Amino acid sequence: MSEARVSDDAPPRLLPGRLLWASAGVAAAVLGAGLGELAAGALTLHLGPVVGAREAMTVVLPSEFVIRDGIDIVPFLTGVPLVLVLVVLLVVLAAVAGVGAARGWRRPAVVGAVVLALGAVSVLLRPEPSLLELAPVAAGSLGFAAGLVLLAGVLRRHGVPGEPDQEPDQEPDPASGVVPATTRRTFVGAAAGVALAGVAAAVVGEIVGRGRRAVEQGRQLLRLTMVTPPTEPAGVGVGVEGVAPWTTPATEFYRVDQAVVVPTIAAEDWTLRIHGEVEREVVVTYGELIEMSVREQWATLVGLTYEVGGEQVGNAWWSGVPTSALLARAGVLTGADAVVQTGADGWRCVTTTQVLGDPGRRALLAFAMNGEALPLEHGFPARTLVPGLYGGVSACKWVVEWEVTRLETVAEDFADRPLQAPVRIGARIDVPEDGTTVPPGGVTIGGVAWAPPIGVGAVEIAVDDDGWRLANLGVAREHDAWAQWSATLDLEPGEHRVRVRARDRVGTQQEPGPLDDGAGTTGLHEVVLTVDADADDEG
Ligand SMILES: Nc1nc2c(c(=O)[nH]1)N[C@H]1C(S)=C(S)[C@@H](COP(=O)(O)O)O[C@H]1N2
Ligand SMILES: [Mo]
Repeated sequence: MSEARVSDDAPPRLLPGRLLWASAGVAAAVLGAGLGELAAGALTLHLGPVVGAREAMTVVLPSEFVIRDGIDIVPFLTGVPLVLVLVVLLVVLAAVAGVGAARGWRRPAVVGAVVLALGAVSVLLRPEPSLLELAPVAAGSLGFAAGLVLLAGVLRRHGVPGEPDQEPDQEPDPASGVVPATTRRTFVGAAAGVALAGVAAAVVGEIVGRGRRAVEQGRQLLRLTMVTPPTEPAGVGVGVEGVAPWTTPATEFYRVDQAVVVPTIAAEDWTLRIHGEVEREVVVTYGELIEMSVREQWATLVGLTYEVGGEQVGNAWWSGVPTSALLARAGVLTGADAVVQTGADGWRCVTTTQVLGDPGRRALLAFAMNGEALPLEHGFPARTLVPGLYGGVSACKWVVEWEVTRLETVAEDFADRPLQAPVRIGARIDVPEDGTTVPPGGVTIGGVAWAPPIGVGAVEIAVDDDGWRLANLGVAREHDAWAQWSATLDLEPGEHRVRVRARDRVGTQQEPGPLDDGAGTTGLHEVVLTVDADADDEG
C-alpha cells in the first residue's frame, strides 16, 4: 500500500497535501479571530481576541517578563512584540489542528478546546469579568470550527491526503507532482474566501469598536462644570459591613437593557426631539441641555422586575434638567396627558405629563451620575429619571424622543407593562446572607429600605413569630433615596427566620404578602440564620 509513496521517481507529493490541510487550519483560524473581533466590536466590548490575549499574558506572566508589550522570557525573544509571539503560536496551533483534521475531528477538537479554554480563562481573569465578554471567544471558536469543517470538506471531497500514511483517493497529477492543479485551485479559492471573510469581519469589528472608543473618549473629555460631586448627607450610613453602600458606584449600579449592544452616541450628535401634541416642536442639543438650569438630587432607582431581596435597586446622585422645564419649552397642549419616550436602542416607555410636567415630582432629564457624565451603559448622553416610578415605565436611557400624546391613544401599545407603576415600598436584608451560621451572643443584621418619592419612615424586623420591632435607621431625610438600617439581635441557639418590612414617612406599610402582578414585585425579604456555638466567630 505504501509502494506509490516510496517509489523512487515519485515526487514528494505528500508534503503539499499536508500543507493544504495546514492552510485549512490557518484560514479557519483567521475566520475565527475575525469573528471574535467582530463580536467584540459589535458588543462594544473594548476587548477583542488579540488585545484580550495580550492582556491575559500580562496578567499570567510575572511582570518582569513583560516589558513594554514584548516578552523577556527567552533571550532571543526580547523585544519581539507579544502580539507577534501570540500570533505565531496561534498559527502553529491552527496548522496542527488543520493537519489533524485530515484524520478526523479529534485533534482539531482538542486544539480548539485548549484555545477556547485559554480564551475563557483570560476573560475570567480580568478585574470585573462579565459573561458577555465570553462572546468573542465563543464567536471565535464557532468561526474556527465552521471554517475548518468547510475547508476539510473541500479537501476530503478531492481526496487530498494529510499524512504520509494516508493514501490519496486520486492519482496525483504528474505535472504538478502533487495534488492536482484543479484541486489546488479549488482549495486555494475556498481557503482565501474563508480567510478574507475573517479579515473583513475583523475590519468591521474594528470600525464598530472604534465608534465606541471615540464616544467614550469624548465623554471623558467633557468638562461639566455645573455638576457637583456627590457628598453623602451626614448620618446616612449605619456602619455595618456588608450593607450596600449608601451611594451605589456607577460601576456597581444594576443594569436592565433590552438591547445587547449599548447605544453609543457622541454628545455632539445627541438631540432630544419633543413633538406631538405641543405648541411648538423643540429639538434640544446637548450643549443647550447643559446650559439650562441644572438640578441635582439623590434618587433611588428600582427595576420593575426587582425580585424580593434582589439586585435591581441602586442609589445615586443625579444631575440634570427638570423634565418640566423641557416640556414647558415645547408647551403641552390641553388634553395631552402622556409622553412616549424613545431611546436610541428603540426601547420605549410611556410616562404621564402629570409626572413629567410637575416640578414638584422632581423628574429629571439626567446627564450626570455620581458627579460624572452618565456612563454609556446608564444612558449617555442623557436619560430620564423619575423618583418613585419604576425604571421600566419612566427611566428611558439614551433618550432621543418625547412624543406628547394621550394615554388612551397609546395604552394598547404598552399593554405589556402597567401604565403608571409607582415604586412599591421595599426593604432588603443585606447581611448576614440567607443560610448563614452565626455564633451565639448577638448578631448584627442590616440592609437598605426605600419608599420613593415619600421617603422611609421606619424599618422593622421580626424574628420567627415574635412581634415586629423597630430597627435602627440611618438618617433618612432624602425623600427619593433609600435608607440603610441595622439591628442587633440576641438569638437563642437554633434556626431563626428573620423578616424585614418598611413603611414610608406618612405611615404607609410595605405590602406584606408576596405580590407579583407585573406592577412591581414586593413581599417581605427574609433570611434564615442558624445560631451555633461551633460557628467560627469572625463577625
Ligand atoms: N433605552 C432604554 N431605556 C431603559 C431600558 C432599556 O432597556 N433601554 N431599561 C429600563 C429598565 S426596565 C430599567 S429598570 C432602567 C434601568 O436603568 P439602569 O440600567 O441605568 O439601572 O432603565 C430603563 N430604561
Ligand atoms: Mo425595569
